Amino acid sequence: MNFSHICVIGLGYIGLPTASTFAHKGVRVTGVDNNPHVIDSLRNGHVHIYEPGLREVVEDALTTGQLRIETKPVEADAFIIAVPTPFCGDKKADLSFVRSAAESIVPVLRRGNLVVLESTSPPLTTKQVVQPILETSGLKAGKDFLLAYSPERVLPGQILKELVENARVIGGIDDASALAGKALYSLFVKGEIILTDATTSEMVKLMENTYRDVNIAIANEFSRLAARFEVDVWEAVEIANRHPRVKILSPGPGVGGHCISVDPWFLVEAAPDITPLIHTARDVNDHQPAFVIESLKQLAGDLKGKKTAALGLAYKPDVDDVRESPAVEVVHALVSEGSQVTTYEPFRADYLVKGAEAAGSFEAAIKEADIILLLVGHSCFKQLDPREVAGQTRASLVFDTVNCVSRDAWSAAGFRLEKLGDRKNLVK
Ligand code: SAJ
Repeated sequence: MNFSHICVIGLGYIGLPTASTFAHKGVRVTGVDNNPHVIDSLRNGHVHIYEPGLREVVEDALTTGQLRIETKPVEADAFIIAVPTPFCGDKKADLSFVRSAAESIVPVLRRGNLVVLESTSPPLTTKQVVQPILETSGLKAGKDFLLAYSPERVLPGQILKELVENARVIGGIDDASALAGKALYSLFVKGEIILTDATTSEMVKLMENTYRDVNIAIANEFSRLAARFEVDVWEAVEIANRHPRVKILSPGPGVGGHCISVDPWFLVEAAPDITPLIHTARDVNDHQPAFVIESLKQLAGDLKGKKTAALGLAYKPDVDDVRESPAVEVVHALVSEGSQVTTYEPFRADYLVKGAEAAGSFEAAIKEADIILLLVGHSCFKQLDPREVAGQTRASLVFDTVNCVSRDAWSAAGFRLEKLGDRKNLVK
C-alpha cells in the first residue's frame, strides 16, 4: 500500500509526536484537532505540550509544510485516531471523543483507505463502536476499507524515542487490515511489528498498564507495612530486588497520569464480576495520597496552620502533565487539613490547585515554609544542594515521598529528613 498522505486526528501527547514523526519521514500529514487553542498554537508555530525534543520536530514539520493543521479530516490514504479516552466520575470509559473522531472521518472515507484507532479503549471498541460508525459511509470494513487497532505504548518523557524503537502491536479486523497497518507503521518503526486481531491488541494495551498498576500497588502496600514494622521500604525493596526473579517497583504518593490510573478501570467496567484484583489495586493506589498525609501527621503533628511547601505537582518526574496526579491529591488533602500550602511545579509554575498558592519559583515556595514536602522526583529537585537550601528557608522538616534526595546530605545540612515508608531511620 502506498501512504503518501495521512490524516492524524487528535494532536495531543500521542497524535502530535506521531504526526510529526510521519512528516519527518517524508509523508504528507494533515493533523486535525477540534480544540481552537491547539489549532491556534500550532498554526503560529507553538507547541502546546512539553515533551523532550518535540518542539524541534514539530517546528521542522510545520516549516517544511509536511505537516498541516486543520480542524476537520480531509481525504487521505490513511487515518489515525489518537484522541483521549477519559473516564467519567463513575469510572466508566468516555468514548465520546473516539465516536466523534470516527464520525468526522465518514464524509472523507474512500475505498481502499486504512483507518487505525490508537486511543486506549475497552475491549471490542474497534469492532463494535468504530466499525459501525465508519460503515455509515456506505462502505464496508474489510471489503471497501481496512480497519485496525494499534495502541500507543510510549512512555511520556521518552515519546519520540519509544515511538520509533518500541515493538508495535497491530490488530486488524482481518489479515489484510493488519498487513496494511504494518506497511503504514514500517515507515518509521524500527522495533518489531507484531500482527494480531483487533480485540487482542486492545487487551494487550490494557493488560500492560494494569500489570504495572498492580505491581505499583504492591510496592505501595509494602511502604505501609514497612512503616508499621519500622522498616525502611527503600532498603527492603533494594535487597529483595537482588533476587533474580523479583523486581518490585517503587512506592510513592500514588499512581497518576492519563494511562495507568485510568486503563485498569476499562477492564473492571467491561467485566466487574471477574476483576477483583485489578479493582483492589486501583483502590490501593488511589489511597496512597491519604497514606502520605497520615505519615506526615505522625511526623509533624496537626497540620492546621502549618505552612507546607509542596514541591512537584506533575504525575511523575520531568513531565509537565498533571492529569490524575497524586501530588495534586496530596495538596487537596493538605488544604483540607488546614495547612497553608504553597506549591511549586517547575514545569507548570502557574498551575493552581484550589486552596493553595502557586509560587513562581523554588525559593519563593520554601522561604516561609515549616515543612518541605517532596512529591515528585524531578531532576531539578534531585540536584538541589541542601546547604544552599538551608540558607533559603526556615523549614527544618523535609518529607521525601519519592526517595529522591540523600538522607545523609540533607541531615548534614541541618534538616530533619524523613522518607515515606521508612520508620527505621526516623529521627527521634
Ligand atoms: N510510578 C510509581 N512507581 C513506579 C513507577 C511508576 O509510583 O515504580 C507512578 C508514577 O510516578 C506515575 C504512574 O506510576 O504516577 C505512572 O507512571 P509510569 O512511568 O509507570 O507510566 P506512564 O503512565 O507515564 O506510561 C505508561 C507506560 N506503560 C507501561 O509502562 C506498561 C507507557 O509505556 C504507556 O504507553 C503509557 O502508560 C500509556 O500511554 O498508556
